[in-house]
Amino acid sequence: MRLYLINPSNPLVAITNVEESRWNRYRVWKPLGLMVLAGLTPPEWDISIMDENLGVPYYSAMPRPDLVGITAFTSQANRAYEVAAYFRGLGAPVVMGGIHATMCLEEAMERVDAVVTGEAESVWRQVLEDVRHGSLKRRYDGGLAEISDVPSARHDLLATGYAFGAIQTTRGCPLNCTFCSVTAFNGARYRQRPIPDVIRDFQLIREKHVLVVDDNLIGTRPEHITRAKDLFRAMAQTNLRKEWVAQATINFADDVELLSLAAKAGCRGVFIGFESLSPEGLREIGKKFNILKGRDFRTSVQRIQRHKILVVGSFIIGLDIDRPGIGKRIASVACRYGVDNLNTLFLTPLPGTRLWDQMKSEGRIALNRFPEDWKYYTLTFPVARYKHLSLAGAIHEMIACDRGFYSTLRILRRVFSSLWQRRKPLINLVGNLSYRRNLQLNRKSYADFRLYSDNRRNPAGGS
Ligand code: B12
Ligand code: SF4
Repeated sequence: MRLYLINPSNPLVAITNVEESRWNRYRVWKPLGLMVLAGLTPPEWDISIMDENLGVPYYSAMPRPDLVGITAFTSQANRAYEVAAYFRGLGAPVVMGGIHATMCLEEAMERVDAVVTGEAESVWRQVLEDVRHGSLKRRYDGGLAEISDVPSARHDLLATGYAFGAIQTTRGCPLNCTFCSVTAFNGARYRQRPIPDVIRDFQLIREKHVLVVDDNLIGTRPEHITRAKDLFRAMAQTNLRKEWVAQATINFADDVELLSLAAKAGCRGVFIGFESLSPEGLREIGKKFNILKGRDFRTSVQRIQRHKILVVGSFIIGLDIDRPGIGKRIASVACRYGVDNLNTLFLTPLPGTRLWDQMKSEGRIALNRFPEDWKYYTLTFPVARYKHLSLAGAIHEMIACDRGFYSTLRILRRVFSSLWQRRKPLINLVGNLSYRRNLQLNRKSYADFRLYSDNRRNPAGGS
């Protein structure tokens, strides 16, 4: 039995445009969900994982599969449906799963043969059995998996073409920020994989560099932190020889022992969501957690960097409290915090989130012809109506933010400061240049987006 597992491309996401900037090679990440699905698949299935972000395969030259499984983030949905239509045209059944199909179940069901909602561990074998017996159902609901049932991913099936391997050590997030899909999809109960499972998975990864995909690597409660420390100790003891990057909340900086263990275990970079400059903004998006304990973010960032861990700070533009000038302010505050890279995104109502419900009820979802418009739900385009920023204003703020943070002078300052602190200045320089190069690519995308958006808002083409 032949199984194709496909990660659809998203041509609008700059990170996939490797030809346009070769640094982007370091930003094409493995579709771990498909590798986990392969790990759940019995040996009688011959599995090929195809990641269109590495180049679209010549499907017509390939043998007809017995089953096609497609994953998709929201921004990939359109391409997912195109791929589904092609294989259904050949008579091969198509199953779709992952975050978008779960959040937009009806839309997906109209375009594929079956949809798996939620995490797939408890239902995937049943799907395969049903395909074998020609009795595929329209819907399977996996809900939340038992964390010890998560198998090792099939790292052998996607062994080349990427700079980083991928692994997951926890699922879920206790915080439930209004704009984030994670709690809606993976639940608020923070589930940590058994440490031996994580170590075994790490040992199967061939790449030296690894992305730990957890949304919140360390968690928030004392028992989460204790388990994180145990994991880092076990990783250091096993001498994995891996260098990894991860996402964490700012409390990562609160515990020096945790930082030291993470560094010993191979942590080299951390992505932290600061989101807003003000307590009102954080309250608005449900991330009060950041302001608890009255942390000084500059001190927090420095404490992390002292362990030779790079910090990428993330902020959002488009909150109700954001007014003209927000872009420049974010750039200078991020410089003051001392983050190594800045990643600023537009507030985006993703389906299934609390923000989606709120903006929909207020009629503020500007790009709302679906599925076509999903391609702009990359968080890099202003798809909603913001309280104090027009469409052009929001784009202007984003450009001002990026220009401010990635000015030549500020890049040089950051590189010299990392040289001074003996914190890998070359990586710092490469990271900064890679972001800066993408800003140039983004300008062109913004122009295309404005045209598209104007036509949408004003379909007759009149004034
Ligand atoms: C790693 C990651 C990335 C990587 C991508 C790696 C990749 N190629 O998959 C990078 C950094 C590139 C990235 C980029 C983006 N990401 Co991202 N990302 C994640 C993250 C943190 C982990 C994904 C992961 O590997 N999970 C682990 C695997 C095991 O879980 P899984 O994929 O969900 O798979 C399970 C089930 O869903 C199911 N399943 C999945 N696919 C299928 C298919 C079939 C057939 C079946 C049966 C089952 C099934 O089975 C699996 C096992 O249970 C998630 C958060 C999350 N918790 O998922 C956000 C997340 C998916 N990303 C998100 C977003 C918004 C983006 C961006 C748009 C934002 C941006 N500008 O950076 C871009 C868009 C990229 C694109 N191509 O369009 C949102 C998506 C929301 C949505 N509705 O689409 C998430 C949920 C985060 C959030 N805060 O809301 N991301
Ligand atoms: S802390 Fe991060 S992962 Fe958790 S709900 Fe907020 S944005 Fe999502």
